[in-house]
Amino acid sequence: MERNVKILGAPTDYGANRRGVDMGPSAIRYAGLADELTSAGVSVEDAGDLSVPHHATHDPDAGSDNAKHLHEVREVTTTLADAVSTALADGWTPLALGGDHSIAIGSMVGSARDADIGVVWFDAHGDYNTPETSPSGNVHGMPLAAALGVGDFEATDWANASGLSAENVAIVGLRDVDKTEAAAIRDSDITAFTMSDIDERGIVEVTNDALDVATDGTDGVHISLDLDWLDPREAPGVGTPVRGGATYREAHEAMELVAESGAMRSFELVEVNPILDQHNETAELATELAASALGKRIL
Ligand code: B3U
Ligand code: MN
Ligand code: MN
Repeated sequence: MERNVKILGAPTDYGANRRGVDMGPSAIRYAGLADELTSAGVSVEDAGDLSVPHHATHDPDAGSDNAKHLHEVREVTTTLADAVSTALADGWTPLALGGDHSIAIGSMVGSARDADIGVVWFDAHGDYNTPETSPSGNVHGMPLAAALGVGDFEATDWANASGLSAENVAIVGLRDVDKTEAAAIRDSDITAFTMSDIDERGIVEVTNDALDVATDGTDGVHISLDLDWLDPREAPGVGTPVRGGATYREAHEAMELVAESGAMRSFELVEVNPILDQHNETAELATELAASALGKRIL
């Protein structure tokens, strides 16, 4: 399938507990994203970075302990949602570069504006906390709950991806989930695959099941790739590494299955933190995985 990809940088760390992830878009571009995608046969336009409120002009204690910097998260995600939906309307596949995973609220809201979407969420974490359940108050642990309008987010219209329902959401690679968050995922209609599912059934079956969930009755799928889905040996440059993640080969295979499905509507690469990285290798891996997800072929 012919793809035109619009790169949208979202250099923000307001949803995260560590500084540095706001430099993710620069690191991923420096690692050669545009060239990598071009050589994969994709036509690329880089729209540059969205404007993000500057830390120095904001009170670090603003927001609440339950959901830190929620005003700034709202500002960034609203801007991103508009950019994503405009790109889609103009025939592009939007590729958002985080930034922390709170940007996914904007990607999903924008992608769902004119369509019913499903979501496949590759992540070590559930990202299904709400301000009531979050142990950290970091919004990057909440975007799925936000987009689905769960708990405190029920009345939060800017975060609500109205064309998305939990039946069409699949999480792949879970291995670090908070207690109340785990109970909430179990009680929801989300389909969740842990690392142990991948160990037992293999990445091919699990990814195909996840894609089936996300494509069932929808117009397209948002693919959200948190680099901490991978094992920290492959992807050390992330804010919250968790041992026991996907291998290099599993990650590429999963992304190739995404490409084969032809179902991708929108895409994001999040949580790359160049300050914690070794020689930008996590950003480089992100560019490679993006190429696989967008149809790079060996032969
Ligand atoms: N579940 C924890 C940790 C976490 C979630 N997402 C990331 N970390 N990156 C929380 O803070 O909600
Ligand atoms: Mn995440
Ligand atoms: Mn994560």
